[in-house]
Amino acid sequence: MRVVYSPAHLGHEIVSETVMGRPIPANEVAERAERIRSALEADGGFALEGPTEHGEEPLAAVHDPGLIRFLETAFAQMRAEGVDRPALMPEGFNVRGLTEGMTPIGEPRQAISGRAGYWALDTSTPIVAGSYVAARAAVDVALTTVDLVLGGEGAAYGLCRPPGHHAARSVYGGYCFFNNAAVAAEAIVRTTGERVAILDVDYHHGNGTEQIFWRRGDVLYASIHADPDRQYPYYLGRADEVGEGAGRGANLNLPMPRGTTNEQYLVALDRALEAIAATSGSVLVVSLGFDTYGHDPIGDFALTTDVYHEVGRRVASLGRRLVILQEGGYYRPALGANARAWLRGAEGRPHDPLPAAGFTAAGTAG
Ligand code: Q9C
Ligand code: ZN
Repeated sequence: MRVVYSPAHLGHEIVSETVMGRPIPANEVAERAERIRSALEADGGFALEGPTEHGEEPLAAVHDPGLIRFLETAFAQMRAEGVDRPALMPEGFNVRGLTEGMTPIGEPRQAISGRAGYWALDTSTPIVAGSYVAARAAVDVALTTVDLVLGGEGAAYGLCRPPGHHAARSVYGGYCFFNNAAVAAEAIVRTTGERVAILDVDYHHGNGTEQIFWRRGDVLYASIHADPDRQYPYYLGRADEVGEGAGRGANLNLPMPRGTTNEQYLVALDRALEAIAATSGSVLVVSLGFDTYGHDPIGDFALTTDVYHEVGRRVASLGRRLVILQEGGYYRPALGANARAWLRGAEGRPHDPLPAAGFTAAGTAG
């Protein structure tokens, strides 16, 4: 399988994030993508290539130009204001109640902490010097993956970092700046004129993707994720969110309980695949996350490496061409094995798990 990867993600070097006001070591770190890259290189069945530049137009088809300009200039503006922090985080937020009953406000003109809170969703998503270039490269990775598939590949994988599915049209957050999968889906719709489905198997609900296509009947969004009553992104992801207007019925949320097992997961997967099979279109975009893994530090599902091979296999059995884009997954030691298993499953190759690092399979020598 062809794999698109850009080293530009290394410039998005994050040390800490904030949880309930307290700094913790960052989860969304460069090592994640490097682990996946090494595992795919070691497998021998994946061919890595760099992205091509696609410019701003396909990005602006999905995101508010104001958000793009903010992200482009934010870190430099923080420095220009003489703020000497390693990363920009918002202070106040443009929350719903602030202007309740009033005409919505615009972006503040100056203080960078206020501008950040105008566009941000949370305090989990620091902006550093290389974040914008990395986020643009992740979009180019996604669009290059689309090019490969529209050019005839049956499936291709974009190793996007930073991830994208929490980014809405005018909002960044949840470790995401630009919605790579949404930009990819929109590009596919515009190029092919077909309907497109997005299957989101990250542990978290892709609130950004849902928002972007909420009123669209030509893009189906189906997501299996932790119930937002107990998990980020908290405010969206419920089963009764079905879309509105032309998009009514083109949004499927399958919230899952704590401790979700392989078996429960596969039942939900089959429901999502059934909904996708009921719509027309020849290309499926997959928002692929491994934070569903049993050991994930911010997840609470119980999935194993073996089931990722089966999930990949079932997704491919739809018979659609696959644009597979990386989202989350934070248990770094297993990321490589999990991505390799999923992608091998999607390609119809056998599971062939490697022995876990530091252990030797019982009954084998050495
Ligand atoms: N206790 C993705 O997986 N909140 N984003 C973290 C940790 C943000 C996850 C709180 C989680 C965002 C792409
Ligand atoms: Zn996630």
